[in-house]
Amino acid sequence: MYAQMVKTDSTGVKSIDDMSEQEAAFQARIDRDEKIEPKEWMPDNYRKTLIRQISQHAHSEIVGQLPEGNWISRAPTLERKAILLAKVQDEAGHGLYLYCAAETLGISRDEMFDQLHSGKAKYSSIFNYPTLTWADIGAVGWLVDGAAIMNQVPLQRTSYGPYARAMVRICKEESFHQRQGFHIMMKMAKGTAAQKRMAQDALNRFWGPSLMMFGPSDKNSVHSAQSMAWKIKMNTNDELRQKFVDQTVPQAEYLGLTVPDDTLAWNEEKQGYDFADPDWDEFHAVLAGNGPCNKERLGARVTAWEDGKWFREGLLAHSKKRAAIASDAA
Ligand code: FAQ
Repeated sequence: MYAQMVKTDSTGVKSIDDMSEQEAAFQARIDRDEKIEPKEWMPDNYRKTLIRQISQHAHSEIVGQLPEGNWISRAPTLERKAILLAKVQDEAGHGLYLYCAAETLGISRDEMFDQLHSGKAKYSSIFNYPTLTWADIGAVGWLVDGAAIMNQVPLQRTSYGPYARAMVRICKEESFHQRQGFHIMMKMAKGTAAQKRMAQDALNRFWGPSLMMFGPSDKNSVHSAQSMAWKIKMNTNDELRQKFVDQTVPQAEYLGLTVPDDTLAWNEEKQGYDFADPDWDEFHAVLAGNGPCNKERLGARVTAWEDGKWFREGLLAHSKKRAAIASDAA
């Protein structure tokens, strides 16, 4: 009965007494864990919040192809190249499922791309960092996909049906991605001294940005309270960040690598690690478009869109021709 717990207005979440009859009935469905489907009534802000989150998630998947795509032609073996190619292709698939899920809420794919290309829509901050060495591909799989799974497994139970269902397949694939990243890290960390140094360097650079993937701390999160009341989000940003650290630190120990945080310590009482906040100034700078690769990433997406214009036009002309032939034949 989450709705009855949210009477305080400090979070900006409407109390059950302030809801219209329709809103209260909707909240009751959410509280009963019923799935909301595309053509059913939903509050306008529920729709808007979902469009924002799902489209940002979709944009993250396709922008997220770029740092790894950088290494397809430079993978150290044919096998690694084939695996990386398949992973990067999977990310395009994830983008497609998510764009389709967002479209069911009444926004077109063109509008979403327009929001991405104009800088209005966000995508995950993590993809604005460069992949400088092959070990970075290991770190991306291990840490970035690891963080993504931590966030996305609970989203399989999110209240909006198409989003929850898209998440099921995505999570299965992300779990494979995480393992391939960990496998690369294992090879590097157990390899030559130079390879181990590369693995440590990748961990040093990707640790903080991976923690940022979960969003600002709960006290600074604008949307968490309402999104959780609507079960668009199932956990707070800090809860997931903590779970990620607790899961990842023993993995780093297994690899023989050091998490770049002097304050890291097991806290017996909370049965979890104490750890340092990532650099929030850096996070805000990246969100404002000033990360190391923001311009390059957005530039690559805009160029891809412009270069694909002739193909989209060709497809449209072809479908019009087919429709005309079909109507002549009828
Ligand atoms: N980057 O109030 P909150 C992947 C924004 S996984 C950029 O806490 P919310 C897999 C936030 O949008 C990565 N922006 O927001 C892969 C809001 O701004 P707005 C994608 C961020 O929505 C692996 C503002 O800050 N996963 O791609 C970030 O409740 C390898 C205030 O924050 C998802 O999107 C950030 N890190 O919580 C692909 C998962 N954090 O919109 C390729 C679904 C926060 O008001 C290769 N999304 N902001 O202008 C979510 O769970 C949530 O949207 C959060 C943020 C947790 C990201």
